[in-house]
Amino acid sequence: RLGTERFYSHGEINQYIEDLAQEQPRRVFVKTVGRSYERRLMKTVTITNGDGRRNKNVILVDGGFHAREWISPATVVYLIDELVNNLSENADLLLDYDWVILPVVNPDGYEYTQLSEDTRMWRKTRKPSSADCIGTDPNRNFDFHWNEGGASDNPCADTYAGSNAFSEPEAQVVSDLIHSHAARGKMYLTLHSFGPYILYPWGWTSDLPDTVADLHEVAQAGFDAILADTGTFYEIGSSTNKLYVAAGASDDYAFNAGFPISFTMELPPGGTGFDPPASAIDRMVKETFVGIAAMARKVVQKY
Ligand code: 0X9
Ligand code: ZN
Repeated sequence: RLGTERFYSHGEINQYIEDLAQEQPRRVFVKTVGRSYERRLMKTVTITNGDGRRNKNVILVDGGFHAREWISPATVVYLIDELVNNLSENADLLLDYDWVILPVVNPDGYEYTQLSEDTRMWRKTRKPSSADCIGTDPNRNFDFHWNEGGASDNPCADTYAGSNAFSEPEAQVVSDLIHSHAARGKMYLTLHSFGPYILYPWGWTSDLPDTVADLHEVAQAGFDAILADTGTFYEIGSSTNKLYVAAGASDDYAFNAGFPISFTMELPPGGTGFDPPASAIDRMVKETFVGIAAMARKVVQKY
């Protein structure tokens, strides 16, 4: 296990999943699915129960969209740890499902925030987007109602939508993952901070999907489990109604592509908001895992 005493670099996280695949070659598979603008390798880890059965349903999880939200990759690492190393407790979550996990969607930004105090609050990617400004908001860069609201045309803004949909290689990688798993994909979960919120579509309109009752039921399972475990009170609802309009995000994209359940989980705040101290990692990731497991359990029962 990587441990929860500190935050890890993108390279350490990649090495960790490679090590897991080496140790458990029948259960854990690592695949390079693309490269970031600065050419960092983007790798997914697929976790199975090792029974060799193909074409199971899929739960797709990602973290690290926004560079400064370090608790997100930390939570993904703990999730991977639990699924791989605690199979007895989580056997039901892997019986008919495989988990496909991309720990850090925006590795260039993530590494940039680890350079210094001055860069700690960076949000976007790191590709130059104009003569004097760098970066696009990867969570405004998806080709579904792209740039229709809650996104900026200004390359210097923190919510810059990009020159066009999928201008960022990192967003294209997530899109490819979504499409390659859409046929069997039952839940898409993208981890952000800070909330705490469990958000479901839509985030581009205040209208609710026809299947809002299903979305709410699964979110409620996560809410109930976390409240019972630690007393943390999440808010549940549609992105637009609970938070704000923000079009071109990955959750709406995955839902539209066929995932019946799609959530943005905004993890609780810490420090000044986006920067909980390392001493908070352990309790935060364990709490979040309880919620994710409860939502997955509900999905496994429903679909
Ligand atoms: O604005 C975002 O991208 C997310 N919040 S954050 O503070 N982590 O940046 C919320 C995205 C919610 N989903 C949609 N609006 N579709
Ligand atoms: Zn975010």
